[in-house]
Amino acid sequence: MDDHIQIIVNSENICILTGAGISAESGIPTFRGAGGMWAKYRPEELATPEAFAANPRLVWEWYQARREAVSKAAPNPGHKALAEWEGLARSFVLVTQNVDGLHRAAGSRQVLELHGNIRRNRCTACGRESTMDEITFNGQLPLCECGGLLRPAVVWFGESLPEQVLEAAFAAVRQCDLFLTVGTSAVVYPAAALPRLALDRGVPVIEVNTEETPFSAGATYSLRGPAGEVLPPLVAAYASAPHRSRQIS
Ligand code: BV8
Ligand code: ZN
Repeated sequence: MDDHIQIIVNSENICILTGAGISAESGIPTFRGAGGMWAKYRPEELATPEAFAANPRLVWEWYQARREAVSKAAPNPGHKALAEWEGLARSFVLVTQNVDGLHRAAGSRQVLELHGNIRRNRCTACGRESTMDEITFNGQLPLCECGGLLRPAVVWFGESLPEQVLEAAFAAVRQCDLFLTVGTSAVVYPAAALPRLALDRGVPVIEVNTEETPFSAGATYSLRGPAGEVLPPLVAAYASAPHRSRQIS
């Protein structure tokens, strides 16, 4: 049995960080890859409070276009493998940078959305949250009942991540005995600190990515390939390990 499979099979407390790459096979463009959505724009132009203050319509048009893509997207075998794995391990915490909601759609329950969720809006005046289905964006800026301007309920660059969610993510890294980083270029902080903290703790870190990343050289193992193909066999090996019975969670 390959070394990395042996390590995976013997793990009990698993923490996973996912990024845009795990949703690529669901048809959602990544940020930085070839053809990624940043190719046309730069993060600073759109995913920042300054960009929204300067040109809310442009930012809303970009998010509406992304919401279209997200609404048409379905979870792929990579999302489904992680949802299955959750029920097999003693503890399994899925931390995602993605805002597309596909992990929950695939059946994952313990999901920490570090950067929020594109399917939700938040009022810039009263803070009330609503879903994207509650508004129709016909070019008019969407307003809350209180009259305040709505924004997508995501974390922009320069904005702090939700405190409790980030705390829970760091707590999960501190108690895991295996960490996987899947489909992320590992350049956006503080999310990118999570796999590095796992390594500092001496926990094996396995990267799953179609390309080399700035993190690859430091990973315990870097598995090259699409998440939808690499993850299912890893979960199958985990499920079939003799000492593994389905965890009653
Ligand atoms: C903050 C939501 C505190 C919006 C996003 C150090 C400490 C703290 C902050 C910083 C720091 N250094 C710099 C900063 C600032 C900044 C930052 O990290 N900048 C980077 C660019 C250098 N961080 C912040 O601003 C964060 N805030 O720290 O608050 C604070 C407060 C005030 C003042 C100062 C600090 C907020 C960051 C959150 C930004 N919001 N998204 C939206 O989505 O619209 S980030 C955005 O990038 C997405 O969430 C995305 O998930 C994330 C990371 O990108 P990836 O997911 O990795 O996607 P990418 O395209 O890059 O890579 C995809 C990978 O998949 C590739 O490697 C590709 O090879 C691979 N792949 C492709 N196909 C597949 C695949 N892999 C497997 N299978 C496939 N099929
Ligand atoms: Zn309001």
